[in-house]
Amino acid sequence: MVKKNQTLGEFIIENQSEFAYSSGELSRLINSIRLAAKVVNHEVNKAGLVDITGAVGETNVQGEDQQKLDVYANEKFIQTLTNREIVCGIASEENDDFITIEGCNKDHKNKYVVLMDPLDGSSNIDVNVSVGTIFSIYRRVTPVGTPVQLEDFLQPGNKQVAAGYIVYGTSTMLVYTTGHGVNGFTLNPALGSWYLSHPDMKYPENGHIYSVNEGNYVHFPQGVKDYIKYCQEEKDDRPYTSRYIGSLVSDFHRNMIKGGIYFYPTSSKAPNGKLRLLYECNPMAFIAEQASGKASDGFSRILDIEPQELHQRVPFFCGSRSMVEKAEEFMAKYK
Ligand code: AHM
Ligand code: MG
Repeated sequence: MVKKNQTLGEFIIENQSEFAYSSGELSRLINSIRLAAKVVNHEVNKAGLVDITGAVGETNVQGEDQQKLDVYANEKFIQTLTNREIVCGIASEENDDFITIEGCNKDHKNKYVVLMDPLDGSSNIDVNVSVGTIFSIYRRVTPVGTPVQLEDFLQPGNKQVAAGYIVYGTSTMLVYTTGHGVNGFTLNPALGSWYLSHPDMKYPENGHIYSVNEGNYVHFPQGVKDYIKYCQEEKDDRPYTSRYIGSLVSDFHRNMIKGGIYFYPTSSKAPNGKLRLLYECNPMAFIAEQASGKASDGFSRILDIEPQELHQRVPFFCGSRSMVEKAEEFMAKYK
């Protein structure tokens, strides 16, 4: 039962029973994410004030080392997740290899791995445009009490137990799913509490927005070019509106609320696309499907891809079901 104006804390407790595994552990994990999100949000909000956007290695006026905001966000999420005795390993866009949580030995029962993009769209920070955090949670597949292994991270998206994102926008929102629909919570910065503002989020049946970096048009495969022309054609309810922030979380969030498609296809310059399967596409695909949308690599379901490497890239088409299916129709002509 979804009640408006619930806090995230209340919501987690009321919905614990829906979680297939130990509900208390997942609740604590989500709790640590909401805490880290508040810390990062605080820093993101004052980015222009304290010049934290400077490069790593620079020193600020107080003589303190400056950190780039994405490095800061990475550290905060890792610190917060590490201290809860639930997570045994973390993989992040910011780290080449996965992190084994120290103390995850025979005395510890930590069962979960978290994969994340701590600050997605970070090229937007300097210009005061929305950025986000993306996270994906799995149960480990290797025995509890042993150090985490690569195979714990290389699980297909359909094995995710939870996924979500935080969008640091005009307001800050945390949106997540545990496989029972998608719920969005807005941060009240005065109180530091997250309120259920967007219960049971669903894509509208028909979308009219397409989001793609059209500057890459000449490098796109023919199927993508044809689909873009279809979006621009004056027919039926088209042309669609073009909206591209260049921040996956923000583009995704808008399209889920208003109806639309986001795509980052392959191109002659990026033969596998740009977005990372494990901590960008899989979590967004899980949320999209839970919101009655669809996520595809242009031909097949994102969540069924068997990952080969931690930082693997895949082409990504995600949004309103009918729009993704139409894009797939165009792609199939040139398969
Ligand atoms: P990042 O993780 O380095 O920020 O890259 C991912 C971002 C997405 O948020 C966004 O949709 C895309 O890259 C934008 O890329 P481009 O500038 O090539 O359009
Ligand atoms: Mg990213």
